[in-house]
Amino acid sequence: MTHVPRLYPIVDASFFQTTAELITFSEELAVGGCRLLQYRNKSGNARVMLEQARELRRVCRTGVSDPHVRWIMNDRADLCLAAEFDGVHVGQEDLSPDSVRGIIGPERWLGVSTHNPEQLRDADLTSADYVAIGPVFATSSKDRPDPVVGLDGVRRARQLTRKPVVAIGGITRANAASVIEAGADSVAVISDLLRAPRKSAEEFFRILR
Ligand code: TZP
Ligand code: MG
Repeated sequence: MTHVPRLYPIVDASFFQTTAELITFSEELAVGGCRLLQYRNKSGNARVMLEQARELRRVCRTGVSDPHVRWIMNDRADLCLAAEFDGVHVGQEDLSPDSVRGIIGPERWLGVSTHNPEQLRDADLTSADYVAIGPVFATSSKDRPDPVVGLDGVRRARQLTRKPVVAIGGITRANAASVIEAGADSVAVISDLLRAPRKSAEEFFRILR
């Protein structure tokens, strides 16, 4: 069974001015102990995405104490393969989970975003390695977010699947423990890592031990 680390940072390209900044940020997360990272770029520029992803793959191939950082590509199975990433994360409007599985093969990880119990039940029946539920809390990192599901949404998700549950949306060091207590295996985070990635990641791991 897939072991998803407690903290799952999402490196969202829209928060960085340059590729160099995006790379430094990701390296800091790896130094802070992160072993599962997602690259998210909603710009629609596939050429830039592939360049950035290849660079991320190259610099964060080996961690300090752990030989491997697992990189997940948001939305795009083709770019996952092209950048030699370790998995794909899809939402409700991307290729279906089982179509992506057919592209990436049995070994790479596949994650699916869900926003309500019906979507979660559907995702549970797919070959996804983990399911995400959210937004748990209000978020400003996503355009047109679905309605907030709250900690009750996390509890419900926990009851509906035996796959690892990743909670996402508005999760910070201040509320992450409550999300894990509600039954999530992992928290996916964008904004609460931006200011001081290494220190924040270390604090998340301390809080969620
Ligand atoms: N999907 C649901 S909420 C969200 C995504 C990509 C954004 C999470 O970002 P933050 O800053 O941790 O709320
Ligand atoms: Mg998507």
